[in-house]
Amino acid sequence: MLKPIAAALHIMLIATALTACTNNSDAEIQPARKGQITIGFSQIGESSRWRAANTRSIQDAARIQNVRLIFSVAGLSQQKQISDIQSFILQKVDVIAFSPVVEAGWDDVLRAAKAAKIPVILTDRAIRTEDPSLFTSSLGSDFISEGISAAVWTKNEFRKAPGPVNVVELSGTPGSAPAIQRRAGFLEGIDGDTKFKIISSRTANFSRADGKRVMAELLRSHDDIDVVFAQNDDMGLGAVTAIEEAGKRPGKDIKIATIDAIHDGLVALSNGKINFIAECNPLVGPQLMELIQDVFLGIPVPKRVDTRETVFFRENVDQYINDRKY
Ligand code: GYE
Repeated sequence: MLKPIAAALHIMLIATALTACTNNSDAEIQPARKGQITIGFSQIGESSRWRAANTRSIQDAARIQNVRLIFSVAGLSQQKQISDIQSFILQKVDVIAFSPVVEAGWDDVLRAAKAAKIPVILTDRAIRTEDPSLFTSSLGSDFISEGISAAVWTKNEFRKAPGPVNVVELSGTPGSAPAIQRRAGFLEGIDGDTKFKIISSRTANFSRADGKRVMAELLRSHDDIDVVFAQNDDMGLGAVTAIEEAGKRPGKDIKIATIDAIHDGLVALSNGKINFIAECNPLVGPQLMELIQDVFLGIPVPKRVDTRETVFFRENVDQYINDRKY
């Protein structure tokens, strides 16, 4: 919900836009309407359904809130994200938001934004910096909790097994916040229980194709894998295919815990091929627009805003599948 003052501004902005519409041709009013907030958003890439849903949520929320959105897509390149942010600074946008592809290496460009007095909001992924004043707020999922949930599920699933329980981890983009924090959360959740052994941890770049390829390699070198901890559904779904092609039953011979809860993941969970999914919610657009409007008005905002999410098991998944649009 918009706070009253933001709602009042919103009505004012719509009124301004409507007046502009009646006085000008569309071509004239398109670039920037008077009084309208302009934000520059740098997206990581368009590599998955999760990411596409994240993009759509931000674009839809901007349209609904009458925020002018300059949107760029970085094809998984930090260099491109940095140059997109530099271009937002040159264009004098009101607020910069971005989902940082990796954690480190943002200080210089964020210092330039700060010097230009443009507030920065991080969405989805976070950054590592010595200077927290370089961003105003960070909105996203609690990746540590997601990793903990996957570990707690694993411990519970194998509570009666004598062990050792051999785990392989398929991790996401090296250096990215979700890859680093989901692993840290998983280790925290295992809590030093020596019954659980991570016998291999390999990156599969959050990608389904890489998940399949890496899992096929792991299956050739290990015949004793009990659990796959895939840091997202796409890699887990790739692993499902690799396990089937190796003549084993995913979800039975080898258990699979993943993160995200995209539609394909929920279907695999319902079919028993994936066993557990911790949700990572990409639909951050409405929360992001609220933050942006508050920041624009000078209303203090929390440094950290978590997105709301849940966990799914085979027992509870069916009621959610039809509503999942991504
Ligand atoms: O889990 C993954 C995507 O940054 C949390 O990025 C996000 C992750 C998400 O590629 O599927």
